[in-house]
Amino acid sequence: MQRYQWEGNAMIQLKICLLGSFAVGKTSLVARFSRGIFSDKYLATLGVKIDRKRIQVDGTAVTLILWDMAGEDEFAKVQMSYLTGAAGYLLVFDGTRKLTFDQALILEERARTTVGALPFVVLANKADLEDQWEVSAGDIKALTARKWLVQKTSAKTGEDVDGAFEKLVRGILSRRGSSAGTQAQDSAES
Ligand SMILES: Nc1nc2c(ncn2[C@@H]2O[C@H](COP(=O)(O)OP(=O)(O)OP(=O)(O)O)[C@@H](O)[C@H]2O)c(=O)[nH]1
Ligand SMILES: [Mg+2]
Repeated sequence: MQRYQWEGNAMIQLKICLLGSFAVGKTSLVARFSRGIFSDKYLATLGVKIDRKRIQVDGTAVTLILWDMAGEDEFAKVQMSYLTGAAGYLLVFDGTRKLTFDQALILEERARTTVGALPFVVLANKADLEDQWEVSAGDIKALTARKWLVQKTSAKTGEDVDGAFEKLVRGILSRRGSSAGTQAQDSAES
């Protein structure tokens, strides 16, 4: 079948950004997803760090260019200009800090006004610490009521991390329609 011709030579390249407050686990999610590792140490990301990961989603080879952006804190705002050219993004909050949930709502709005409506999936991260969560089931329901896709994840245990990235890619590809596999690359493979 045609789709297998792409193996080892992914034709579809998607820029995916990770957006969220500081220390919610963006870098840890990328490390888990792309390298299968986790560290308890916290090293704040400065600016942006770009990783690349090739995956198969429903038989389609896709190269993801992962833009792990610095989180927002009281000193630094998230640089929305990094979203330029993105196919979609993961909006991450830390279930143990309600403030990061509230900030996720603000970031989504800012993203939409900066680059328009992009496909995104909300990641409710640190699911392994659920007994310490400040974010309630009702809070999450309020997101799904908006028809937002929400996925609980744990970068620490790996729970649903691959599934969350795949959910976003599926959303992006389905939005592009059945011709997605034959479309031009989003950007040249370097
Ligand atoms: N228990 C637990 N800890 C996590 C999880 N994900 C990340 N952490 C920890 O949370 C801290 C922050 O993780 P990072 O991945 O650096 O967070 P970040 O969102 O990239 O932070 P910035 O780069 O500052 O925006 C680190 O100490 C991680 O080990 C998780 O799913 N469970
Ligand atoms: Mg980081």
